[in-house]
Amino acid sequence: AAGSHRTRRGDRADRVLGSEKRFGKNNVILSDIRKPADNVFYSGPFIFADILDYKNLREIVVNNRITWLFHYSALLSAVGEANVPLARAVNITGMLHNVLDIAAEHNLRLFVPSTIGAFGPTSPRDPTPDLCIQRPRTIYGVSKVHAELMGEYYHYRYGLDFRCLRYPGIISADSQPGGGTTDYAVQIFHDAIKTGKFKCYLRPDTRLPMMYIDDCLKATLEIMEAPAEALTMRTYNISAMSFTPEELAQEVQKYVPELEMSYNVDQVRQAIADSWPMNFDDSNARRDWGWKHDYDLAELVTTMFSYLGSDSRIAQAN
Ligand code: VAH
Repeated sequence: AAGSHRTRRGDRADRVLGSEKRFGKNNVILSDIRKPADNVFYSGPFIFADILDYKNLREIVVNNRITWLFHYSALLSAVGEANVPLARAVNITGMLHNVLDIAAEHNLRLFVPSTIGAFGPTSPRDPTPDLCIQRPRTIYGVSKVHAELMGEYYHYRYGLDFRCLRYPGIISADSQPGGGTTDYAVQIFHDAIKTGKFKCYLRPDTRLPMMYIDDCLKATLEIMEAPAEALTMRTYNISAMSFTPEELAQEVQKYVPELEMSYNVDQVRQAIADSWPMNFDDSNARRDWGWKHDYDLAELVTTMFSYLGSDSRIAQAN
């Protein structure tokens, strides 16, 4: 169901569904192992698909004459550390023995998201370039480096049209936090509105690259539509902003002045965050296929409250 809210850049549903308008409503198929949440901005076909079921995936690709595949199945950083066997099965076996093989077999254009989590404590952190040492300390990060390397191997060995973006922490108003380390930056909005109080599991000075969902969707469609000859790489960093919980809280308090921030550091997620980039160097993406972000921290917070918050808070801020 298309959203009923409007943001400064027009209705998100138009932009997200724009891909359906661009490619044809029945040519964009959403698939998952569970039905989409009611507020997902999508009204096209939906198919059950299990990343661990090779036969199921291959049938979907053949029966629907799929040409592009966007592969988003994965356990994120913190939830992956709590269930390493499942993270290994979904993020590695599912990706390699199913998605990559099917994409190569059926000549699909394949998009796989990687992440700031594909770097580790021995990577340069400020900024982190596209090409540098990658020794992540989470199963999530290891699985994403595996996806990057295997996708590029299939590209150079078999000609697979593999394309990959390393996402920062992605923030949106219409999805709940998904077990990541950056999810505090989503939860703060919901708690600020509901209770006026937010307890943050990271230290106030923890700087991480972040991005609003519309920029993420824009970058994903742009790299998938970029002419192959423009791509000097197959895996790119993309960036929009980097902020700390303290900086985010100050921006949120322009809309919810009564917000009370407290800090109860979760050592597991703090250790993950401390091993990740603080700032991303995305100059290759900006050079090769014209990447540029639209949303900075102020725009992000305004837009989130335009979806979530009461107008009265917006009035207070302006
Ligand atoms: C996580 N939000 O925190 C995800 C993301 C950039 C991090 O991959 O695990």
